Amino acid sequence: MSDLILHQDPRSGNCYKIALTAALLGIPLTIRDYDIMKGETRTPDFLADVNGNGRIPVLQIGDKFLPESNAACWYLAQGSPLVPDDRFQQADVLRWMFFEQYNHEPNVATLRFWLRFIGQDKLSDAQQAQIPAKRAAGDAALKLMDGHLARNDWFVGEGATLADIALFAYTHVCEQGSFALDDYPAVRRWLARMAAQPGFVAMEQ
Ligand SMILES: N[C@@H](CCC(=O)N[C@@H](CS)C(=O)NCC(=O)O)C(=O)O
Repeated sequence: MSDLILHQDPRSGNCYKIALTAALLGIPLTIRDYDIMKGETRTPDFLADVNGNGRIPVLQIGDKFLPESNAACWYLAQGSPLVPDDRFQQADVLRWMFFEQYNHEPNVATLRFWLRFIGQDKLSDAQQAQIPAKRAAGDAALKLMDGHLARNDWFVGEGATLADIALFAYTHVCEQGSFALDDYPAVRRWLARMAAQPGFVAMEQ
């Protein structure tokens, strides 16, 4: 692969998905750090040169820029065991990655960001009002995952895939967003299986 640069904030689970995918595959990345709390992804230069959407992660491949964590993971993992060859299983990996972006991340990751990084006392009234709904929706996503993992070791097939990486990123730190992992014993066991994968790297928190 040509030179790869990960534009990231190391506290972000979305960025960690890409770093973890690269680590599991032994792909070297150059890291460029930004502090999202200081608005460093909202500067005119970042918007013009890196991502007009004002967000990290962005995977830079030579002179091309690829935002969206799951798209970047897909770019790195095509042709590896993290993306199964089987046509149905490939679509099933995407199904869990879309689930992650629609049902899981907007609830589990957002509550972590609000409670751990902003702080409950600094949230706006509108954010405070959304906490119960986000907690209920996040718990619903974790419950669905727990049910699946009570019957299967992995989300798709017989080994770790991008579905597991996408869902691992914010699930393993969900307690920082006031979710209780003890409520989800099969998720807990799966987190341990993920952490035991050869090449696994921990997230900076
Ligand atoms: N769907 C995007 C979400 C990207 C995202 O929300 N990034 C956050 C950090 S995790 C960010 O850059 N926030 C800074 C901002 O919005 O100014 C992905 O999966 O990459």
